[in-house]
Amino acid sequence: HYSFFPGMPRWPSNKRDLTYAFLPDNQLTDEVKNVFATAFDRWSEATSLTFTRTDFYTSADIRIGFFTGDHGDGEPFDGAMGTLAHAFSPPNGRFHLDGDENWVITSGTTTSISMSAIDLESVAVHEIGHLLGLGHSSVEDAIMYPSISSGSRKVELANDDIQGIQALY
Ligand code: TQI
Ligand code: ZN
Ligand code: ZN
Repeated sequence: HYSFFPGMPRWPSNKRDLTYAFLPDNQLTDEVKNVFATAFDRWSEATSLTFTRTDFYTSADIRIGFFTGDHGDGEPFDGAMGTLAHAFSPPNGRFHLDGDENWVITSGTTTSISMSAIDLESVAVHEIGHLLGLGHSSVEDAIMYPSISSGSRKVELANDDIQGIQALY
């Protein structure tokens, strides 16, 4: 079953169009940016929320960047494997990914990938759940389940994720 963060924080009801931006220094390819756009779409399909990309990093609601090791927020990354990414509850908007992971981009029909690789879209969909206010789920098929078998791809919201996000928005 889905869960929320303590106190059930969520984006305010007068704010249904959230903006997101990529850390300019990362110079991400369009292919990478499109993975995040697809991940946001999965959540907007289940809610009245929309997500719009902006170039204004500091004022965006959701700020996405790849960082390695200690990057100044008190939650250092740990090199390959271990922690892959972290995101915070509303209305924080901080979404950091560990630049030391072997990130891969997979396409729609892929079901398994190299054991040492981490599927970017799978992690993005999970972290966006946190950014919107979902905690972890006890349902193994759910995007918000707190583990993913290595070398796998899981990008489609389960009924449990949909019920959770619809209880918030
Ligand atoms: N990062 C953890 C996560 O996002 C960070 C975390 C631990 C956390 N406990 C939390 C965040 C409680 C919010 C609330 O869950 S992670 C997975 C999964 C991670 C893990 O790097 O371990 C995914 C990131 F589910 F596969 F284990 C993405 Cl998909
Ligand atoms: Zn961080
Ligand atoms: Zn999580």
